[in-house]
Amino acid sequence: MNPPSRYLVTSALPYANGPLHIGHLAGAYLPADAFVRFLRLSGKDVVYIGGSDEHGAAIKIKALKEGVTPQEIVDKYHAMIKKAFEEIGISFDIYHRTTEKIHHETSQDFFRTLYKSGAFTELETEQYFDESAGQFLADRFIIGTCPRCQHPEAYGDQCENCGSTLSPTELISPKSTISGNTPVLRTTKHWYLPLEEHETWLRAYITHGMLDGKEHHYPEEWKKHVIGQCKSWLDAGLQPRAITRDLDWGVDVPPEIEGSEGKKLYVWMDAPIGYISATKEWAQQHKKDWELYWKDEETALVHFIGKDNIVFHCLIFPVILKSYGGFNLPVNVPANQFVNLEGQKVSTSKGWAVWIHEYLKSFPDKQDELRYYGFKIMPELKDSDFTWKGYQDAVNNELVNNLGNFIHRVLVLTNKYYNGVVPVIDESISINAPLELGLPTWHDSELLDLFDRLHDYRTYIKDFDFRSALKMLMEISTTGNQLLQNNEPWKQEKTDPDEVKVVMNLGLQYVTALSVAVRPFMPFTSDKIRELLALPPIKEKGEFVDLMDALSEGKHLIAAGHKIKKAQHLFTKITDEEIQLQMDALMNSKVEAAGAEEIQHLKSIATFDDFSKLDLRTGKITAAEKVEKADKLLKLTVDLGFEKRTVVSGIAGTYDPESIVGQDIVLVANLAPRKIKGVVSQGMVLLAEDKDGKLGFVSAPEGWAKGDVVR
Ligand code: B3M
Ligand code: ZN
Repeated sequence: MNPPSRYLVTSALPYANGPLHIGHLAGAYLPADAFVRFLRLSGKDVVYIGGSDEHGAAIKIKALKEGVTPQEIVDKYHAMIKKAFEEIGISFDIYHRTTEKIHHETSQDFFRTLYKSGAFTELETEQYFDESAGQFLADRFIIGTCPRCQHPEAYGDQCENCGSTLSPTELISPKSTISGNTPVLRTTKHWYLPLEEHETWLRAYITHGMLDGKEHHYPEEWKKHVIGQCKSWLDAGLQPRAITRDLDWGVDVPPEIEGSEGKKLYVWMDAPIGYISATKEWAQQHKKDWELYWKDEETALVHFIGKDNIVFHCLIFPVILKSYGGFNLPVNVPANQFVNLEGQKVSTSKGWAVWIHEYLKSFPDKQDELRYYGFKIMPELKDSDFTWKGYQDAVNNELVNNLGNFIHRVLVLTNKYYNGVVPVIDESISINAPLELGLPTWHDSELLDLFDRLHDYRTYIKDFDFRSALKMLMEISTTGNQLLQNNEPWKQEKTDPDEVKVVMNLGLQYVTALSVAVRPFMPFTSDKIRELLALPPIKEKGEFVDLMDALSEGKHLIAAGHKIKKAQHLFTKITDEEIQLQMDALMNSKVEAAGAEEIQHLKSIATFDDFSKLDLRTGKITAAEKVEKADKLLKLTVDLGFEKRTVVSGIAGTYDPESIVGQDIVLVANLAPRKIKGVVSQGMVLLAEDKDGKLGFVSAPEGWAKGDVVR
C-alpha cells in the first residue's frame, strides 16, 4: 500500500470512572499524539479522535460505590480527564463523549442496520439475576472465587489475579456486588454477533493483511503481539458475542425492535462507534465531510490502544464495520503493552498510580518531562516500568544535561559573540566536525548528515517505533554538544573567529531543526525553542517537509542576519527531595486505598426498614461477673432506667468485671433473647472493635439519661 494521504487516528476512549494515569498516557495517548503531530508536520490531512467512554458496568459500579448517579460520575470524570489531556498536550481534534445524543443516534443506527441485514443472532441464555436488586447482573457485577487460582474476588468476566478470562457461571460461590446476595439463574434473550461466521476474512485480514483481495496493512508489519493475540482467538475458534445487556445505563436498543425493553447495547458495541460519532460532531463543527475520513479509500484508519483492547479493535469492531458496509477497516492497530509502576501493576483501586492531574500539581511546568519519560519507557513491545528514579535520571541526564545544555550554550554564545545575530559564514571553512563523514567535513555536509538522521527519525515514527525516534533526536543533540566540545568556541573565538562563526551557525541550524523535530514528543519545548530563536510558532502544517526540503537543497534553516532572543534554560533538574515527595505520596495513596478497600467489604445493603426494626437504648452496667466455663464471657446487669436486663457479652478478654461497673453503654434492646452457656441474654451491648480485635464500649455522651433512644 502507498503511504496514505489522509488519516483518521483514534486513541482508546477512557472510561469516565477515574482520573487519567501514566499507564493510560504512555499506552494509548502519547504515541497517538506524536503520530498525529508528526503527520500534521508532514502536511497530511489528519483528524485525531478522542473522547470519554461513559457507558458500561464499570461506570454503574463506580456510581453505586460513591452513592451518586452514573451521570454524575461521567460528568465529573469526563471534565477531569479532558482537562488532564489538554494540560499534558494531547492534541485531539475533538474530545467527545458517548453520552452525547449524536452518539446514541449513531450507535442505534448501527444496531438497526445490522439487525435488519440479519447480522445478529438471537439467543436465550441463563444469566445471573439479583432478586433483591431486581436486575440481571452484568459480568462485572458478580464476584466469586476463581475456578483456576482460587482468588476469592474474581469478576464474572475475568480474574485479575491470574488473568483468566471467565464467564460468570464458572465462578465458585458467586455473589452480587450490588446486594452481596447469591444471584439466581434466569433466562434472558440477547442479540449476538456471530463472530464465527467471519473467521475466514478476519484471518486473511489480520494475519496476511489482505482485505477484499487487496493488500491492506500500513505499514505492512503489524506488531507481533497484536497479531499473536488475534491469532490465539482465531485458533481457539470464535464464538458468538452478546452485544446487548440487561442494564439501565447505556444506549437503548432501538425501541421499535421487538424485545428491546430494558436492553442496552453492550458497551463494547457502542464505544468504538464513538470514534465515528465524534468524527461526525467534529465535521459538523468544522463544516467538513465526515464520510471522507471513514469511507474514502485514501484514508487510513489507525487505532492506538492498550493490549487489553486488542480483540475489540482487531476483530469485533471490524466485524461491525464490515457488516454495516462501506467503512474502512484499520490499516494498523499499534497496541502497546502495559506500564508498571515501581515494579508493580498500576492499579486505581490499590492507589498505585501516577495520576496526571496530581503530577501537574507537583510539576506544573514539566509537561514535556513526563511526556519525554513516557516515550522513553513506552511499552511498545513488552511491559515496561515507570520509576521515579528513572524519571529523575531521564530529566537530569538527558533533558537538562544533553538537550537543554546544548541549546542553552548555542543561544548564550550567539548572544555573547554576535549580539544574538546569526553569523554570516564563509562556507569554505572547514571545522572540526564530530562526525566521521569522510572528507571534507564542511558545514553543508553536516547539514546533509542531519537530513539523513531526520530521515531515519521519520521512518521510525512511520513504523510506530517512538522510542527509537526519540533516541535519534537525542543523538542529534549529542552531536551538537560534541560540535561545541570539539571546537571549543570559548577558546577559539579569540584566535579563529571565522571558524567559530561556522560552528555557531551550524549549532543554530541544529537547534532550529530540533525546534521542529522535537514537537511530536515535546510540543511545549518546541514552542519555547521557537520563541527563543524568535522564529514563528509551529502550526503543524507541513513544517517538517519544509525542513527536509531545505536540508536536501543545502539551504540554511535559520538565516544569517536573523536576531534571536536571550538564552533561557529549557529544563531544570529534579531534586532528590522532589522524588522523595513523590515516593511518599505514592506510599500514602497505597495505604489510603487499602483503608478504602476495607470499607468495600461492607455487609450487604440493609434497607432503612431493616435498620428501624432495631431498638437501641442508652444504659449503664450496674453489675458484672464471669460466666462459668467460658473464658470470654461476662454476665452483665444493664440498667435501662425503665427496667434491668441480664446480658451476656464476649468482653472478658478485654475487661475485668470490676472495672466496668458504672460504664455507660448502648444496648440492642429488642434482640430476641438467647440462651448462652445456660444464661438467658436479653439484648446485646454495642462494642467497637479495632483492626487488632481490641474492644471498646459504644456510649452516648456523658450525663445522658438511661433508656434514651439511639437512632
Ligand atoms: N473504555 C476500555 C479501556 O479504557 C474502554 C476503551 C474503549 S475504546 C473504544 O480500557
Ligand atoms: Zn484466578
